[in-house]
Amino acid sequence: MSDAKVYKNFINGKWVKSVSGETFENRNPADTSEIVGVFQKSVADDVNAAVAAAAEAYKTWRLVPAPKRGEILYRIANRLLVQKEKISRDMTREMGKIIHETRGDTQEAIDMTYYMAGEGRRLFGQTTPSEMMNKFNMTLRQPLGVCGFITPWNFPIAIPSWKMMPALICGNTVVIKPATDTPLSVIHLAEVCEEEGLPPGVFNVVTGSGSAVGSPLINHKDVRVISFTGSTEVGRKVSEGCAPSFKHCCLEMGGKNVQIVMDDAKLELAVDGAIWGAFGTTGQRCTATSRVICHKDVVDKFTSMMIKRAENLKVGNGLDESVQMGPCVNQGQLDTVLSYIEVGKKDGARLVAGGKRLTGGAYDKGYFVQPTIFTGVTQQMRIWREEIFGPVLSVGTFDTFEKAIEMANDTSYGLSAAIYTQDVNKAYTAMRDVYTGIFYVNAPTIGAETHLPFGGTKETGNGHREAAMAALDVFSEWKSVYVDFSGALQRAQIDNA
Ligand code: UN1
Repeated sequence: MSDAKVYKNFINGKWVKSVSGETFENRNPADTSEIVGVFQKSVADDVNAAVAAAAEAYKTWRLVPAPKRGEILYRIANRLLVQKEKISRDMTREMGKIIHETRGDTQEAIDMTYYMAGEGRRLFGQTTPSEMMNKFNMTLRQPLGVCGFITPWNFPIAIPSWKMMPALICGNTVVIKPATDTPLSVIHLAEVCEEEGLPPGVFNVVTGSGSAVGSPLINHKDVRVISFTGSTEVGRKVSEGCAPSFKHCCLEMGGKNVQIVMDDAKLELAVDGAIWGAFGTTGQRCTATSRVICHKDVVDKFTSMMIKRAENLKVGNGLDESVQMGPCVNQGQLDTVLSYIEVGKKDGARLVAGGKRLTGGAYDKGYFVQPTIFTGVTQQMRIWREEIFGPVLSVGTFDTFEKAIEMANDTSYGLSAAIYTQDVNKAYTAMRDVYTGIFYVNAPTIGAETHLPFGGTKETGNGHREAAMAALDVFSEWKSVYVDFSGALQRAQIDNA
């Protein structure tokens, strides 16, 4: 038995144990001898209790004026700001990314919370003329009820807040199942909500596995919205689970994001972008740069600059401020990365940097792998086509701009893409023709801001967007309202024709 802290579920404003009586422990991926915490191994009955609490809380929360809901969100954002360092340090311990980036993750939650607090004074609908005299037409956003969230480990507090804050401002209530690798960040979020007086039942946390907690949440008849971020494979199952009861279903899934480097690109800048895009967060962002396509005239120079930079990245425990890349999140992710490196070699790509698990000293205690670059990657290779979710960059080449666009679009995903060029015509053409949800000019594929829509095309998403005002469309439904003040029956134009 360890003496690590035991965390409970948060249901109806109370911290409670799972009815299963069982727990699971989480270890620090940079030092697996450290237990970060012990969490509830929840089951369907815990989900049922949380959904019942959320359904009950919905009856009153939906009637709280949206500006008042916004005031609570505003206080939550303030408190997150005060707690930022503590939350970020715990996040580095639970999932490994460097402290600089976990501060960014927490900041993203803060930004989203302030932003949605402000939405409480907007939530705009439309007023529009009627076909008739003495009749008034308008649209209102109405909430749906209980929302179920299944969130990933790579942005342990940012992504939950992307889902939670727009849901709450619209008047919904929430049950969240955080990733099993990162429940602590969401528990910190719940602590902040509790401290700032979010009414009991409005936000509930149930920890545990996808099958034991996620599935009952998806299948629950009283849940009206499911928002999921994770792999395309699981997203497909989530979508199928939502279909029979016609739940709103918002999916953010895989990516195989591309950076195009033209022959006129500022190479230093393109290298900066690719290093940050590919190896930031150990390559474990949905938006990570996993493909670079480089004009054949500059590929040798670009590659040699990339190799030097990748080999000099300091890999280690993310709590050390000087470390630039942390470990993979768990053994499974490390195994996936190492197996894709073997696949790349076997398929004939040239391994030019990294390629090995890091061992010796403190490395032996964690899931560390070298920043890895393959060149000569062709469109048939698996490392070109499949999402790896680790620090492995595939570099391919092209000779014409048209070919670059064709290669950029040659993927089943469509989250983020970037072009580095000084040619404004090419930049705009690529912006139009690369079919993704996010596009950057002279900036890396990562770094989305909270007040712009976030999401992707093809197998990355199912047409919804998170963040920005677009998120409100997931968490509200339009009601069209007609007010006739003529005192007589007026028929609509079609009934008078
Ligand atoms: C993700 O990888 O799932 O754009 C989210 C970015 C971050 C969010 C990434 N703001 O890289």
